Amino acid sequence: MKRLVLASNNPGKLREFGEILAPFDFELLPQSAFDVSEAEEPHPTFVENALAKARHASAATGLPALADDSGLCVPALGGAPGVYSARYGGEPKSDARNNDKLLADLAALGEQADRRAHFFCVLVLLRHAQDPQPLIVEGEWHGEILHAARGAGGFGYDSLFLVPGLGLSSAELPAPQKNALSHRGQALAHLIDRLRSGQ
Ligand code: ITT
Repeated sequence: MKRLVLASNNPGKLREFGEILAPFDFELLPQSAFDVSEAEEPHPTFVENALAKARHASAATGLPALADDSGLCVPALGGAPGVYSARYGGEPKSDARNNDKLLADLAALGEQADRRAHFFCVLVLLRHAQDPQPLIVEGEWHGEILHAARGAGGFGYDSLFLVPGLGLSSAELPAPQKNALSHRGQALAHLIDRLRSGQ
């Protein structure tokens, strides 16, 4: 279980996995190292898409696989962008277009719009492609959507996500601070606990 393929092509996610898991004894291999094709993500739930990505990478490589399906959910937008977060602004994927669309959609709701939002992350670890007992953990991070982008760190929607209590966007946080608070950091902490307790 020490050698793991990371079933993601998102450079922001890959960097954060590397940072958070650095102290632990894993050999993390990005799926690009094996030329794994992009998995279909046709499902309406994060967990189903994460399972699909992990199974696809494990089947292609013969290794245990860890997948992350994540996104930003804005209740005032009916939960959007949700599972469509990566492609909210259309094809091909573009963080800049996604952020523009998010700001436009909230602006269309008027000045009194409820700008609360949360990031959600589900991680799925499959020991092998047919593993009937995947390890599944989650993390959630609550904040608000700013009116304009701030900060240059992170990726995705980070420059629009105001972190409560800190007065900073998640793109303004030093990487270790984002990783300590974030949906992905929380999910990975649960994963480490589960692996340590042998569950
Ligand atoms: P892989 O499927 O290859 O992992 P992806 O980017 O397509 O990459 P998802 O389908 O899980 O992955 O989409 C996640 C999107 O949610 C991501 O592209 C960002 O737009 C957003 N997102 C997730 N975590 C984020 C974070 O920590 N900060 C900012 N945006 C995030």
